[in-house]
Amino acid sequence: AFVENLLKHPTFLNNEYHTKFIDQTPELFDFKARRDRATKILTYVADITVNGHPETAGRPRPAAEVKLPVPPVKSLEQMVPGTRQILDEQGPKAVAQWMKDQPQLLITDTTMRDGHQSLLATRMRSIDMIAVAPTYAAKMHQLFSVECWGGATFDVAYRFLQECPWQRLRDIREKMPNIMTQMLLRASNGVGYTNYPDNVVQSFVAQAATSGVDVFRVFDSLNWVENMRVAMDAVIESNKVLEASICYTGDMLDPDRSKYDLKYYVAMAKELEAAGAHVLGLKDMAGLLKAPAAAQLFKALKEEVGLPIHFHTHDTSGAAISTVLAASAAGVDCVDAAMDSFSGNTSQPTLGSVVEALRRTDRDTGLDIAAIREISNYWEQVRAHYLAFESGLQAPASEVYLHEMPGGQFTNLKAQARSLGLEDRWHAVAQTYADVNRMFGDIVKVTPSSKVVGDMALMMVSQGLTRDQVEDPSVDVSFPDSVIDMMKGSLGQPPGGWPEGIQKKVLKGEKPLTDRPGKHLKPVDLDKVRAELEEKVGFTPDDEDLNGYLMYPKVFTDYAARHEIYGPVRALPTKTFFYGMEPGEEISTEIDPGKTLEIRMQAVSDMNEDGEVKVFFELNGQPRTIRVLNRL
Ligand code: BTN
Ligand code: 3PY
Ligand code: ZN
Repeated sequence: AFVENLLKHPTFLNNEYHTKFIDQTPELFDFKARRDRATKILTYVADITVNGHPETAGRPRPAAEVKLPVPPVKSLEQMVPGTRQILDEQGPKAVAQWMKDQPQLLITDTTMRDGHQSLLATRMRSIDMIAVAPTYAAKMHQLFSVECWGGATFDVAYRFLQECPWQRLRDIREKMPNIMTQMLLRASNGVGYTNYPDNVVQSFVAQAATSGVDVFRVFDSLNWVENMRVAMDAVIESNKVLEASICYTGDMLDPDRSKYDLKYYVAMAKELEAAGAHVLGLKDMAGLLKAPAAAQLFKALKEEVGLPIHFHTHDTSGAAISTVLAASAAGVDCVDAAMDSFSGNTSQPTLGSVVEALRRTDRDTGLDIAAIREISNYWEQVRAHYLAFESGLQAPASEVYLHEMPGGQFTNLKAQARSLGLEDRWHAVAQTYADVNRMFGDIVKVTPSSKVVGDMALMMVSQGLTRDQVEDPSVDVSFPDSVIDMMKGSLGQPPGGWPEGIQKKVLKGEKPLTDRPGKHLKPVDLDKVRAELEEKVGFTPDDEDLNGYLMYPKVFTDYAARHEIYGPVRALPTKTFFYGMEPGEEISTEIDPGKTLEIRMQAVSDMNEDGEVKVFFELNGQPRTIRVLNRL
């Protein structure tokens, strides 16, 4: 059968087994096994128990005493209606009107998306989110929304967590039926790193709406409204809430950086309003907006634009709460915050502290601080399981005003720098990131433009190149592909266009695009792609699979190949998923509603001369033995 073939394949035996192998070895699929899902899950647990999980190898390990996190509410008995009911019964315009009519400051909880994206490299698993969703429904029904989808969570789910992002969305939606779900959408970049054909973006938005997204925060990584229209129109078409967003960058009060001044933001807000936005988002992805500027900015936006305003920021500087309070005083309608134990530093400001700060004022949020503490305690238990993914960032820092890195990129870039041996050059990387930004004409830096700036900065630091040298036409520089692509216009146009000198040097005479990249991308033949996908994976893909594949072809087929071997590992407790089991340990895992496997691991044998190990289990009381190759 498939797995036997896999286990005996020479590449596998050579310790070179990785996902590429499955990918490049189609003959494995000729023997497709119809093994039951319990056996697949046991195979996974046995493999991780013997070989460890590649993602946690060499990383700090959670304390032995970390316990299965227990949510305060197990299942929802009665439900107080919330924002979801307003949307379902009255539509997105009524939601917008309701936001403006409310005196309290509305709150979006970002823990399930930006919180763990910014603190734990996006590694939080669905099971830990779904377990607490009924508690949100029961105790946090005053929330505007729960951000739980999009951004980097989409590909990380398939790529690193071996689970389906769509199923996460459906499950959260089902278990939290009274609060709107919210996603982050990179406009024409979808949830990827490059522009997709228009019909791919449209198909993705329609599927996200069907699978359970209520609020779409749409932004463009260069603040180019022209490049946001396809995604925005698709959201309007789906009858969900369109939160069209301005990315905040630079320093609005700095006269030397007049490119992004108050006039610029007001003009963009008006463009988004004219384009049909229901809500205006102000996305401060790096946490650069300071309180005095926020007071001016939100006052002007409230005066000049008729839309309710939703403010998103990061606490990288440690000063985010001051900005939130200034925004609140200036009349902002809604702000993002993360549950206390997932807040601060590169994540969002602290939800409980925002609630407390506004208590007994005219903007009192009405949220229950005891419920917030309970939920935060749950998240604290969850977080302990992900110690391997903590960044080690010790303190907030005003250095963010120098480099302007988005909260979601900061720890990632630091890890990349470490892997290039530049760990002790971090402050040089930060300075160079700032230099690259100026060299590129002072641009918005947010996924994917932030990644391009990061790639360039790492290249310069590792090769010891300065900005002057890079700009000098007589110095030969080999630019990263992402830089060449961006200068070609593949991500769109920044305000004022690209600086001519550097663009010329990067493109070596090639002519760049100056209009919308999507205009040049042929529509994808969805039926043809569906057939091609079916051919590759050997099962009939559903619409969610198809849309996953359209965003990330290889990531999706790798996921599908592993799914064939390991089954629904999403149901395993997080500790088991990353660390396997100890002899004598028992877990239960619900692979379908009502279908629970009781797994007890008895013992692990010594290795035989073929390098194989036997792992002895009891599955629902019946003995089962799984053989795995010791690959260590
Ligand atoms: C990946 O890193 O490729 C995704 C995580 C799942 C990988 C599984 S874990 C057991 C087996 N051993 C590996 O090295 N990869 C797979
Ligand atoms: C993302 O696009 O993933 C972001 O979080 C941008 O801030
Ligand atoms: Zn963010």
